[in-house]
Amino acid sequence: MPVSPWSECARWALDHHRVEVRRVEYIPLLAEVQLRFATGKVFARISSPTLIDGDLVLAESLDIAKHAELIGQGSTLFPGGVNGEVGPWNDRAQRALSAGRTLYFSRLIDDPEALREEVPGFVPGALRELSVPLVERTVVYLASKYRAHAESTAQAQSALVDELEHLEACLERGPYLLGEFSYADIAMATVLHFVSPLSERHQTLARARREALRDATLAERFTRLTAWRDDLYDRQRK
Ligand SMILES: N[C@@H](CCC(=O)N[C@@H](CS)C(=O)NCC(=O)O)C(=O)O
Repeated sequence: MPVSPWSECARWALDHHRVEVRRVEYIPLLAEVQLRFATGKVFARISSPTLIDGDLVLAESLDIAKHAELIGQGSTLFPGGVNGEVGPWNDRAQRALSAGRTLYFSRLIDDPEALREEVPGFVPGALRELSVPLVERTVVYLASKYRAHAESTAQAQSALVDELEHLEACLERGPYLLGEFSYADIAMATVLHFVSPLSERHQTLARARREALRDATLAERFTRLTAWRDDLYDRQRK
């Protein structure tokens, strides 16, 4: 999913290790059967990103990054080994991403223009407006799949703020969370996607979607973090 932070984590690790992959865009609900077919997961939960390498099917961005570490080239993203210090940072990133998604969905569902922009590009002009209610349904479906409805926006905001404050405190020690560039930085940097999306230079986004991704209050409060993320992209995201 081009704009999903989970997909970006996996893509960044694969690119860092120069692992060549064939990318297939996943469109929630519409491409579900295709992904189930490709992975052989008839009833099991599926999500994006998913990496298929021969018989191996990896459905967690962290596992995809670990696999890239194993088969790719370049410097390690897991200092201290794949089961070392990155794990707790990934857990923090998952908690923050999930809270960020809850807040994003709550903005998106009230934003007809952003919903309109979510209609897949292949839908022809005449059908685009008619497809908006389907996009709205998809957002409600995803909110329920990822239990965004079980978490109030106040709870999500507080969980996200906790993680952002913790990140800010840890970055006092230097620009890399583990002392050198690692998957911990990648995972935490992508959380900021739900605070203030990347600049046009790094990511093309339609106007309303860009606005919906931005959390005005948090973006204003955590400018040092978004500046850290932007620097990290300039230095490390080739
Ligand atoms: N634990 C997974 C979570 C990935 C995830 O939450 N993906 C969402 C991104 S919104 C997704 O696939 N949504 C579409 C769907 O479930 O159909 C990871 O770390 O990669």
